[in-house]
Amino acid sequence: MNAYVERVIEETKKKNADQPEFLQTVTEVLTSIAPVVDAHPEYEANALLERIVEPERQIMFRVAWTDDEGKPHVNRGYRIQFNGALGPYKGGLRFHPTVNLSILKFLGFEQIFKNSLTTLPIGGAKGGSDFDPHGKSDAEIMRFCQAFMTELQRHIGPSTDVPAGDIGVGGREIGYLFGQYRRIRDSWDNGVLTGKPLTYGGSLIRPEATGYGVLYYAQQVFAHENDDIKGKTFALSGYGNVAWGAAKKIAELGGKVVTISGHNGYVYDPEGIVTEEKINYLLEMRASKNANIRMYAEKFGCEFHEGEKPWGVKVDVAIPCAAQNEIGMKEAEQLVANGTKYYFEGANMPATNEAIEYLQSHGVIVGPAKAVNAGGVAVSALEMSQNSERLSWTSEEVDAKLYNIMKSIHDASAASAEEYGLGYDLVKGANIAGFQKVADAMMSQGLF
Ligand code: 2IT
Repeated sequence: MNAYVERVIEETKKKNADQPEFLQTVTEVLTSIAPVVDAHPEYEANALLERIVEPERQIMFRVAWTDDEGKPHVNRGYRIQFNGALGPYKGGLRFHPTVNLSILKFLGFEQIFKNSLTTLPIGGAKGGSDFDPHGKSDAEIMRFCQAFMTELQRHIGPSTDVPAGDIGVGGREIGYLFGQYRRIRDSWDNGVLTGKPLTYGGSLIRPEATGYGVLYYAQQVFAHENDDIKGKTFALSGYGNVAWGAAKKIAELGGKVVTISGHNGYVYDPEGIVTEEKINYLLEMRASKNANIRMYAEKFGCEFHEGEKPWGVKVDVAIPCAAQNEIGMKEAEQLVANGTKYYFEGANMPATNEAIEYLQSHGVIVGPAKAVNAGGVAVSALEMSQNSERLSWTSEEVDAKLYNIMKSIHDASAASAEEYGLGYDLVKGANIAGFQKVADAMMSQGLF
């Protein structure tokens, strides 16, 4: 491998020894762009890789709030402004007890290249808190969001940094966050957050965008393979925003989702999550205070597999839509043994690097997260455009743009892989295409 790439990976490991998830993505991305670095000796001369693995700015802050009994709690808040070469920092906020610096740096690093792939002018960022929304009342969520924004507001703005949702942050939380931002800043800057409700500048199709985008990307892969989504079976994990949007589009395209999952197990529904009632129930579960995937199995009378993941179920297509690293070697081996031919990442970094290599070397077509799930942030950027011009577009208009963006992400990834003699490797292709644009922008903006 390229000696410069190897050196920067080693240095990054030394500097961030306590950040395994961040090191996982840095290793994966830098390894796959080695051929580009080979072709551009000026990158090393300008310390480009050393700069790209170091966030431009990382903010950590105290969030103090009171629960319904008046008891105070303290959480840690974060915003990682990773790379602003292509546009204002852009990326979601995650509220989940597992949030720490390593998780947010991995998400922020991935976001740089994902956002680059969308073709839209957005830099890479991520933020959030180790706050656990599970079991909290609506009033507690509101007070937490207000406390979080009281500090965050000084670091963001429509042309500076534009947060959105991620795990644990949906339309309700964005509303409370925006309310506090507006109260403090006293100006109508609704482009400061995306994923807003429709009444004050949210975009049609933004809730569906990540899941729809997964399928628009998958359609390009199926076309490449002279195959069709119609009649295929799908295993999904998760039951949140991404799984919901994907299930909706899969049903529309004539496929059948047979699994969804939560932290405590998975549901197997051989009839398929194909009716409106079932798909809407995912939204209902998510909105309930003590959401639990078992509710689905009880309501629709199907199997609940406690403590298990869905990857042992025989399907044509696997789409993880939950959190990071749920697929290791064991799960990759199960997918291959079951003859699963397609694997698309709805979640961010749902598999280990070894699992991805295993899937690819056993003939599974892998669509990587930063390409496959880019539809969410892409429509966020379209929401920013609408907010800037103070207009809103029809759902047909947004949906058509989303489709074209997903097609261009697939095509650019395939073209980059082809250019470097890598065949139809959509993983390396996405890394190369995403990286190349950021690298060009950073080189032309001088050393900083
Ligand atoms: O992982 C992601 O791309 C997101 N959570 C969406 C970010 C955004 O700014 O819409």
